[in-house]
Amino acid sequence: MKKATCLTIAGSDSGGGAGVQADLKTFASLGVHGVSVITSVTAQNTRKVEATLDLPLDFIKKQIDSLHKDFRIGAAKTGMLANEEIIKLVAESIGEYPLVVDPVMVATSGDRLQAAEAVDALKRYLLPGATLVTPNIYEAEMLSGIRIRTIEDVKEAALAISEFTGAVVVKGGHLNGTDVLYYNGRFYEFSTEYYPGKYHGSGCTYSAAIAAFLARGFELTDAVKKAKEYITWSIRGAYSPGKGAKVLNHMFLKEREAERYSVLSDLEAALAKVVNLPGFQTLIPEVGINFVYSLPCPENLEDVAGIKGRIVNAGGRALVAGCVDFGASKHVARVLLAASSKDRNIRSAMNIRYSKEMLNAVKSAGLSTASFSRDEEPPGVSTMEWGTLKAIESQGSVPDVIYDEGAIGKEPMIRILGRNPQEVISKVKKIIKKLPVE
Ligand code: PXL
Repeated sequence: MKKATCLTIAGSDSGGGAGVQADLKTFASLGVHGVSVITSVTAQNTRKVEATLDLPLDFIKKQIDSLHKDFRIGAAKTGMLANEEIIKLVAESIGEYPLVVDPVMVATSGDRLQAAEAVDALKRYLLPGATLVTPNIYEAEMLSGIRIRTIEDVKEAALAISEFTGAVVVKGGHLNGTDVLYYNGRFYEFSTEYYPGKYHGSGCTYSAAIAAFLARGFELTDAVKKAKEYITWSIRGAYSPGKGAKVLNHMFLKEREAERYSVLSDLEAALAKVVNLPGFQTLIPEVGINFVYSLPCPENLEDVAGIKGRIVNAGGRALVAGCVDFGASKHVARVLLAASSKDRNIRSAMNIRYSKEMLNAVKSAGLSTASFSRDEEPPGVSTMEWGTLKAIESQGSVPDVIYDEGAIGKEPMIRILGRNPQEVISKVKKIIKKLPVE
């Protein structure tokens, strides 16, 4: 098996969210071999950088030289370079590979990671040889001397910075989420779903991802586009390991893919269990039941597993007619997708028969409910998506159950929502318990 090698020259974050630690996680999850040169060590956690120690220049050089003796480096990135001497040394010691410079100046916590005077050294020594520099708004202001308030200012700053380096991507995370790349005489804009707020290590991760894609042979604009997608997924999976800033989940896309098998098998196991619950057949509507379970953060119907076919009532017995697969459900999957967009913990749903007695059973089981009326549906929308969002809006949060009373030719329906199939089943059990015995 072959892997490209990617180099990071950066500081260590003892809290594991940024710096070399973030870079190496990014490299690993993007399929390149990561090597690292540590420039400074920080004592920090998710709240604060408490101290920094710059490594002796000759030892930074030893690390770079040692790597050059052995590896063929496909691309490199720089992160924290604390002062002019380190910047100069790095500029003089690196080799002939694509170089992404993340001009780290201040940490997410607001603590300085680079001497203020070092901006000139960056411009003079390091940027002329760089393939790409990746400033955030503040760093772009420092490098260009232009105050940035609008996207037009961003472009002006990118153009000014491009005078002394290969290409520039100004990260819009602190403006509107759109990143502006200036490369080869052209502007490119990259936008994904925008997550305002602070995510520790996002700058490090972005530049590391661009370097990883360059090492794998992607062209610059594609590398930036793919890095933007990667960082967006890592932000979706962000978590709080400490008491301060959130950190990215560098493995999120991989973890999500790895769940494909367990989602199917958990759903299959849940189906086998639910059809054998005494009384379950009384919950089956005319159109049958679908039972769905999604990957974390589902984006479309293909990310939702359901029954190809339905659970049907076969002579008084509940029968699963069909196997489970991704993309197999439309209606219930759309309900789930809409609910998941409001609460990422909700990943499973099931539709059951509506009747006044059923609704009473739901309510007396202590489950929260919200409803929508098909009469109010505007033209041209997906009923399931619109209705689900409408019901959630009326309630202020995702309830246990969303129902509608139907319309001419449309069977009324109750949908049970939960974090996983087991939770949906436990709600089903509560409902069955409250149904009048026939
Ligand atoms: O996010 C910039 C950054 C880079 N390098 C190190 C850091 C930080 C932010 O805290 O600690 C070592």
